[in-house]
Amino acid sequence: MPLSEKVIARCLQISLFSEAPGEITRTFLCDAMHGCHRLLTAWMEELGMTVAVDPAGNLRGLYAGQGAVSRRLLIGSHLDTVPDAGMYDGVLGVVLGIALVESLAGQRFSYEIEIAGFSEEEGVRFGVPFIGSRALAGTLDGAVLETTDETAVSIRSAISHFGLDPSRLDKGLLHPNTFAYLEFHIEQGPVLQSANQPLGIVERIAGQSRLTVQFNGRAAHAGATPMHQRRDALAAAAEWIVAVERHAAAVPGLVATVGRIEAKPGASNVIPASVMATLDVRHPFDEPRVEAVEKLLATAREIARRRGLRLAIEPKLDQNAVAMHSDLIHAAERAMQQGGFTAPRLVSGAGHDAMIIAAKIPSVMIFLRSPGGISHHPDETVYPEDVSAALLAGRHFLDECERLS
Ligand code: HGY
Ligand code: MN
Ligand code: MN
Repeated sequence: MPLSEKVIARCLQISLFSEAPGEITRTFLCDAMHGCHRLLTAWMEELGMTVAVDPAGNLRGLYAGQGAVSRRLLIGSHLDTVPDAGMYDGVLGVVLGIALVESLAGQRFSYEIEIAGFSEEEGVRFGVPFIGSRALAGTLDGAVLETTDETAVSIRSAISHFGLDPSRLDKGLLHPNTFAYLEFHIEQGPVLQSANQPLGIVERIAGQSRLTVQFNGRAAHAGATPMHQRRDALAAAAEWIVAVERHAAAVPGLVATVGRIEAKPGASNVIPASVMATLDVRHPFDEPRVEAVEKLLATAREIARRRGLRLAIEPKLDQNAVAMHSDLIHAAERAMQQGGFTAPRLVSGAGHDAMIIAAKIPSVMIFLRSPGGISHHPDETVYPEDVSAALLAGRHFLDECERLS
């Protein structure tokens, strides 16, 4: 079986580890992650790699260099998913890294190669993204460990429940010899597909702000309460959601999404007392994003005031846009050209662990085309020939790293 098809088959095998039958849902340190770790560990140990799970739940495999080496290349991505996900977002970057090592057939470099499967990038279970890569980068604020999920389990307890020790997070830091980070990932959008390109190089990753906005009104009888006497939290949220969409559509490069709402008490004959709405705002540059968040929150306040409601706003994430490292962009460009591919550059609208790791070491991402631009959806897929292209470009990138100082 060609290695590219083996990569695709392995992503399918990993997709079976899910916390929800019939779909792919694998959140931070859920029980299904154990099986995912076991399979990836077996594949890496077959290649003579040493493998361990670090205190933040990141899977870490090491492929030795030629003799005693003083440099390390990190290749990785995340193993958690959004609910009802596709089978490539995150996992492909880890499985491709392992396949790249396999393609070496024992060849060694003057540096060692670490493959990382991050435990939490999406931020689904706790509303806090990048837990794994921030723990590895040493930028995870300890207070975050007390954040709880819908079942009142804290991140700290989830780590312990998984069989890990949250007091040892500092033992899983990035190895000081690590000189560069490469992340393979599906583009998750339409750019490469429209350009009919198999691969692309990410030059910057859009910044993102995530918040929750709570509209607090008053429950009342749906039949007996005149329209002008209502404090309807869901009608207020609906007015705001349309305003969010309208504002984002009017600002070039801006995207804003209300991905989830929870209306309480949730009965058809009760005027909604409160609505929690999530807000996700992104832009390739920070100023327009920050301005948009301020504008959208001012609109929420105006709607709440006019309707006699109270507002509660909870910031969840403020991640600035991150530029990838120019030396690695050029190395990836040369690698793709040596593989016979053009090397279009693009901005990533999606967030990635690379934006966290880039704060510590030079980082770059290589995108694979997303057929139909589909992602965060079960129909997410890749073309086998694009996986072959990524493996070939990856091999040349490893050679380029021999020449990087
Ligand atoms: O939301 C994102 O950008 C990524 O899929 N975590
Ligand atoms: Mn994702
Ligand atoms: Mn991802």
